[in-house]
Amino acid sequence: MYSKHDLQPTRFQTYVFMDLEATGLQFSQPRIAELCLIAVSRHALENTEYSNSFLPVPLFPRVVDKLSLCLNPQKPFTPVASKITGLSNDLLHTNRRQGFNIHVIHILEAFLKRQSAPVCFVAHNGYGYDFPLLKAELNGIGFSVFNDVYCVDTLAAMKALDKVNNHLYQFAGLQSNSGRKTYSLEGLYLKFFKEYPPDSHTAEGDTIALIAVFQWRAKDLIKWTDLNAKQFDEIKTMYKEQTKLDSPA
Ligand code: DCM
Ligand code: MG
Ligand code: MG
Repeated sequence: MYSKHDLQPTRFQTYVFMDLEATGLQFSQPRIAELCLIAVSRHALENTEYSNSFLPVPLFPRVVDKLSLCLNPQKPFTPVASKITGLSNDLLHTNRRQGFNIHVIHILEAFLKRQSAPVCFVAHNGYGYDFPLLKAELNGIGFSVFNDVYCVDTLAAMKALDKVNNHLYQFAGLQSNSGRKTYSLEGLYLKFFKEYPPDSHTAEGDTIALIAVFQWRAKDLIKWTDLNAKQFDEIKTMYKEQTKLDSPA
C-alpha cells in the first residue's frame, strides 16, 4: 500500500540517495556494474547551507554516510552504456571486482541498519530504472526485501510538483531539442546551477548531483516524499530472470 493512502504522512528521518550504473537500458535486462548510496539526515536537508558566491549553491552536507561499489556485471555492456559510464567488462574483470553477491546484501543491510528510521531511498527515475533493477538483482540471489524501507522517484516528484504549481515550478521546464519538457538529472542541474554536473554517469557523481538538485527544493521535495513515498517491497522487479541468451558471459 502506498503511504499516500495513509492518513498520516511518513516523517522520514534519513534519505538514502542512490544511483546505479549498469550494462544497459531496461529492455536489455541490465546488470548492475556500480552502485552508490549516500545517506543524509532530514535535519541536514531541512537546514541546507548555501555558499556566499554570486549564485549561491547548496553546500554538500558535512555529515553523510557514503557507500560506493564497483561490481562485475557478468554480462556484456552495450556500447553506449560502456561509453557513458567509462566502465567495461575488461576493466571490471582486470580489477577483479566480484559480482552482485551475498556480500553486497550484507553491506546494504548493515548500511541501512545504521540509519535512523524511517528510511527512504531517493533516485532520479528510480521507479523506472534503479529500484526495479535493484529488485531484480536482489531476487537473483533469492532475497527480495529490505524491511520497512521506502522509496521515492525525484523525476516523478518534480513532474508532479510542476503540474500542480505550474507558475511556481517552471524550474523543471527545461526544453529538450524536441521541444518537450525534460526532467533529466543533467537538465535540472544545468537549470539550477548553470553548469553541467561533474562526473555524470558515475554512480557517485550522479548521486551527488541528485543531492544538490534535491537541496535546491528540499522543503517541497521532503513534503512530497512524506506523502507519496512507496514501500520498497511493492516495487516490481525489472525482470524475472536472465534469459538464456543473456546468461553470464
Ligand atoms: N544507460 C544507457 N544508455 C543511456 C543512458 C543510460 O544504457 N543513454 C544505462 C547505463 C547507465 C544506466 O543506464 O549505467 C544508468 O544511467 P545514469 O548514468 O543516467 O544513472
Ligand atoms: Mg541514474
Ligand atoms: Mg548514473
